[in-house]
Amino acid sequence: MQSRFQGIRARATGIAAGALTAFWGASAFAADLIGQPTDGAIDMQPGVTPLKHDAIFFHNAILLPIITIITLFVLGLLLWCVFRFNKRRNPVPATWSHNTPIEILWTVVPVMILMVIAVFSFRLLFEYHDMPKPYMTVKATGYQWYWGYEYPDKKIPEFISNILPEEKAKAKGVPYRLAATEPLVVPVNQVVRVLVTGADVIHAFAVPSFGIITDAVPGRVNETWFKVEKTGTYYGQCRELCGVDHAFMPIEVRVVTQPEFDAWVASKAKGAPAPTPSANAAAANAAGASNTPPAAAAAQPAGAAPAAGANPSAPPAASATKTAQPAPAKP
Ligand SMILES: [Cu+2]
Repeated sequence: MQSRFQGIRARATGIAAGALTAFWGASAFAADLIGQPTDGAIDMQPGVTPLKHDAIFFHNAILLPIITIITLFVLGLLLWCVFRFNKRRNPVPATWSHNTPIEILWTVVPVMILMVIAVFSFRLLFEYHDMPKPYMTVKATGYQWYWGYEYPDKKIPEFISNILPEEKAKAKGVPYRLAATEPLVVPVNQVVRVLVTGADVIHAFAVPSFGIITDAVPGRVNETWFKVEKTGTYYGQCRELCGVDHAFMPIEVRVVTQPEFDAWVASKAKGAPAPTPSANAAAANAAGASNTPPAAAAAQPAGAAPAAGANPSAPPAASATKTAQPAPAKP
């Protein structure tokens, strides 16, 4: 009986070890795309900010081992009870109840596990909260269903960032539903403070590779920050169900070198069309979208969708809903 149980235990351990190896192998060796999801991949997107690195550490080095150990331990206990104390092997059950040492143990040990998690969890929370001195502030406003970006420090009024239509995204070789007509452009290795708010309903500003997600609530300004370590294009999406086109208001962040950023700011301030700030950033002007002049942006009623034609690839139901709404002038 004892040897049989050990055989089962050995097999269970083997299966668990195999599954874990497959899990880690797949995530370690798959060529993960940077700044966007990878088809067939598991685990989180690779991080490009200190916050995301620490969030990944918290998940992989603290939470995952604890969860794995607890799960295997409970599974072992269950199997032990099933095989050792079933009716056939244990026809006369014991009649005692209560075991004070064990009851103390199964109260104290979980408390200690939670305290270990809390130490690392609070450290991470404080890190999110303790923003270093920011280089600049960007205001991101969620609308139904697009984003508006404003750079108050740089005197750049709000411009509108719509989803890049499917055929244009395909033509440019950029991911549809992630690419935008106008990216949020920021300099590399600088602390960027993001003020997040909503104009109509609650949205959420989320960029997975930065490790940030912040609710965009009407009448309220939330704050988050990031400091990106390398140039490139990073994608995010609205992360709060905000209506029929929730899936069609992507966030595209273009991280460029400081000279490229300065040139972009200069061009924006003059009201000229945005130049492509970086060589790998072909999508910037792809949509042929021009900047929304401040007046037009201001005139656009909050809560109204952009012109119905702005989202030709939206599902028919979405288009039908849109046509029923007032279509403000599209710049
Ligand atoms: Cu949304």
